[in-house]
Amino acid sequence: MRTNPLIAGFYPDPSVVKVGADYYLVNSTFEYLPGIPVFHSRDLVDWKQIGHVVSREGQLASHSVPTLGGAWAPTIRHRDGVFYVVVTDAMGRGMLVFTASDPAGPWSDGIVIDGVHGIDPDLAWDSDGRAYVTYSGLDVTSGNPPGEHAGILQVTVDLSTGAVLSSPVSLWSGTGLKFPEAPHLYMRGEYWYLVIAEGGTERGHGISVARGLHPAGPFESGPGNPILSARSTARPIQNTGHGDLVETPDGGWAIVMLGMRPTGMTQAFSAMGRETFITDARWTDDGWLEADPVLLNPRPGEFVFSDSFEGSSLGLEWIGVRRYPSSFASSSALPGHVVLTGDGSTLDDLRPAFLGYRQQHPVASASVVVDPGASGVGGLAVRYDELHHYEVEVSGGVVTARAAVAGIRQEWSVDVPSDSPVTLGLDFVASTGEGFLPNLTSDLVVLSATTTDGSRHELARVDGRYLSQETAASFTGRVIGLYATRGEVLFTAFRYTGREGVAL
Ligand code: 6LW
Repeated sequence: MRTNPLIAGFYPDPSVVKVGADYYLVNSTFEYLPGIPVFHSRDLVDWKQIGHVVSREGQLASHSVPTLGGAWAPTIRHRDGVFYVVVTDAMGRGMLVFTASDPAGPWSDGIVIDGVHGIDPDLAWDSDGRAYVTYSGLDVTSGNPPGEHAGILQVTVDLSTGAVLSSPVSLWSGTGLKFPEAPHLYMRGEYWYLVIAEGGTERGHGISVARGLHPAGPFESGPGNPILSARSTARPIQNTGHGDLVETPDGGWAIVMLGMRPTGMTQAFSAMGRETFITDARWTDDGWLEADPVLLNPRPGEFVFSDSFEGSSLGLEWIGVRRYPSSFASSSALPGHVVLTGDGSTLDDLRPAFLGYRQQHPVASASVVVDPGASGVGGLAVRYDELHHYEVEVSGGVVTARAAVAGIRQEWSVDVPSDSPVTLGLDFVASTGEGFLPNLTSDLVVLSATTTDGSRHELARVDGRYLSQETAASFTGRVIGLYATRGEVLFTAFRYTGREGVAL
């Protein structure tokens, strides 16, 4: 059975390419920077991040995009020694092509595909080397509110200039479910296969397939559509869709896709947002694609990520919100520490000084030690977006826990010695039902502070459902992080532990 989740946590809209014996996978990152992580694997099971497509100013307009905007749904492909990523910088630069000779980077500045308004671009070449960009006709250009979906469209493009060489043609747009999107084109035998998502990225999500003799169609709908969907089931992995097909190391086929793990009796709340999953696929005797249901099969045991900030630069795991971590965080200033410099922005703002690490497990803990050697204000937070965050913060001799949800906030405080380190903690635990409707939430978030004499102050237990995909309704997932609002804050010994499986 395949390991699922394949890549846990906020890693939506996966796209994968096989180059020889190597696999490369990319995801959406929206307003977070660096953007579009690139993962490598040789077995399609274990993945290691090797870089980011977006690693410097100017590649995306992410410093100014609204929440929901930024890097949407990249496709990664390879041809003649060049790696390509096509993506929409939603409400930013528009549809872009990035190239690199090494998928670890550096990637190019990105060329705009001129005048094409759409999301989820795919890239495929015919035998004459003509490049087809197939996309979903939803205009998310800066300043335009998204309008009606215009279905699956296609243009031919000069990839060296971004010039569009043909008018958009309408391809097959699914079986009639909402939001036909995430198209990918593949040639196999005499046919071109068009695999799309339909039903919307929520519980109705699914994958459908059509085929034709030419990359521009006409396409004939497959007999078993949707070939994959968890809609109207109680499977632990829901929202499955937005898939990319890939050949497995043993010559079989698999689809890598996004899905969610909603918890609770009613499967209502998904703390980690949209994650990456995989399932086996196969070709039938009459040349149609079939896929297995997506089953939960987590990696066993406890996962640990710890960072004692000994290196001169931060690891690839760390991300910022609309800013690069290097603009406010330094791990070289003081050995064994990361120093965050606040600029007056708080977690309510669009560009906080927040050094983020994705929550990847439904049962998880995060902690960090704040040294008393600097006088700034900051702490440990979990955020979904600027309207949904819980944090525990040190300011002099006072620790404050805060829950901010949609403009409503509550705070709890405790005094601690101001001249010794404080360990701040966030624990994501199963709800016991105590004080809450039993089993209806996602989890409880416990905010704590522990002083050097070992006294642990539990400041608050907050309902986790308000930091979930369904409540926050932004496209990301929970991100845990260190932050500073004012002055310098010295952090050491960040530790994240998690267990797969369901919280309730
Ligand atoms: C993605 C699209 C989608 O581009 O959400 O609803 C967008 N579906 O496929 C962002 O992930």
